[in-house]
Amino acid sequence: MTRLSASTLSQVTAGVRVPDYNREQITPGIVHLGIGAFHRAHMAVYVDDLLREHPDWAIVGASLRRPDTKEALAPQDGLYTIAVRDAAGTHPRVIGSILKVLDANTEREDLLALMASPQIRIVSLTVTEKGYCHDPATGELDQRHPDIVHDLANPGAPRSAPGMLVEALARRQAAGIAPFAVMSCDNLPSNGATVKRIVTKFAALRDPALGEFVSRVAFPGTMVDRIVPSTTDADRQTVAELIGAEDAWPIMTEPFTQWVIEDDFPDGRPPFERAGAQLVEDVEPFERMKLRMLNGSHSTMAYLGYLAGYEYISDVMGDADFVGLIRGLMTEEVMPTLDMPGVDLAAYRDQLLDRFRNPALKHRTWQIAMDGSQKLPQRLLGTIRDRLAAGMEFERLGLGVAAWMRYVVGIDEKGESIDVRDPLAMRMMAIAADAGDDAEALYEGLVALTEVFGTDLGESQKFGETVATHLDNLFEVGVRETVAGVVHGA
Ligand code: CS2
Repeated sequence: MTRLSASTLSQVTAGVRVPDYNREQITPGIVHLGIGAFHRAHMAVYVDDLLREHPDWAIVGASLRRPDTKEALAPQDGLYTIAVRDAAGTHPRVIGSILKVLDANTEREDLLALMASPQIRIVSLTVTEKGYCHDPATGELDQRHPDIVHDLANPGAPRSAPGMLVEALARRQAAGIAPFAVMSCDNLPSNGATVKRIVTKFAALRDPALGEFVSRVAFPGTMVDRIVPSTTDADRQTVAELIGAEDAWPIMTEPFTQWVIEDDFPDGRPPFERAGAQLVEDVEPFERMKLRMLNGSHSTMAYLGYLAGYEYISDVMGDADFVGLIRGLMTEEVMPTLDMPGVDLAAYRDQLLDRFRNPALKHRTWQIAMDGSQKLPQRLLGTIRDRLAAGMEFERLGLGVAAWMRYVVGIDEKGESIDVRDPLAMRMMAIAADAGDDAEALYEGLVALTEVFGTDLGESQKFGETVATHLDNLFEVGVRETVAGVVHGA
């Protein structure tokens, strides 16, 4: 079978949507750091919709960690398929908005030179929570992070995202070129303001004048949403059959997509709204809603679901007790903390439940369970803080936190080991080993991780009682009975 590429594009199965613009005439306006599956299912599709009318906004992607996306896409001239899946079928479309991918490890100079050139007006990022090298509880730059230590010592050869952004901005400052806008598309709280704080701090540590320059750069906040499971070999096979060509790295995703963007692009932007994005003045309420409702539910389902033996989110949604828990978590505990005039939160919740049910989307609980130490603060703990301050209960959110504590022990209910992926995995396993089978000691050990819980939650008696009681139950009676107890009030 032929491989998807510029020269074979015309042979793709008739009826499959392919780029409606001449790819030879598009030029880059955006550099995207972290060219993973999410970006290719989300922003790259919006840009693909616009390139016919706005050919100077194509994307050059960069991988900061692994070169696998570059290796897959280079022989395909950057072309790849997104396959939208639901119960009705799988609908492929070939995307052409990514001109090429640079590997930041081996092509760092090319990447920095491009980021410093005037044609690049936006640098966007999906580097995951841990890619910002910050303290998740405070949102401040982690100055002891090994990559930050390295980048401050070698500012011209950075390896972290903050280091890359600042070096490119420094080169622009030196050349008298206006800065690009920095647009984070990661699930961080107040992602624009948070990334601005981190990057400005890094710049100021390099040089106060550079810090001053960076403090005037635009960091528009965004709320991004599309569920994108990792691609499997079976998916590659499905896509090859549908498009009549081999694609080494197609993306499988759901029909739903949402993008809310703060309109702050001094050097210009493509008309994202024409591709369906919402441009707003303040994105924070949207971010908070999405992080607490969708991602808070996701993480809770991931830890409890994994421990209960459910491989996919759609399996979790086949269990009425789990659905009751998640519906209750959103309705009773999250929705009252949100202030969203003009948004029908109950309808938003029901739409989320439908999305979670999508049987064609094989979204692994294990995938979502990754990096919990970086995700918990914005997904569950912020809501809990609001409820604590208002004197309100948080049984279901507390169970979500307890499930994370149970999960990071690294042994499941059958005694089999769990592959816990988390920057704090080693420390958490040491805490678990010290605690042995004492749930209270495990709680005390984990809640002392201030980069996750801050100092306030460890001191809260209410938080301790709620979470430690659930944790104890998870060990004593197991996940299913604990969930049933919370849902049916046993
Ligand atoms: C998920 C998210 O993996 C995870 O942690 O909760 O990636 C989620 O699928 C997206 O935020 C949906 O927009």
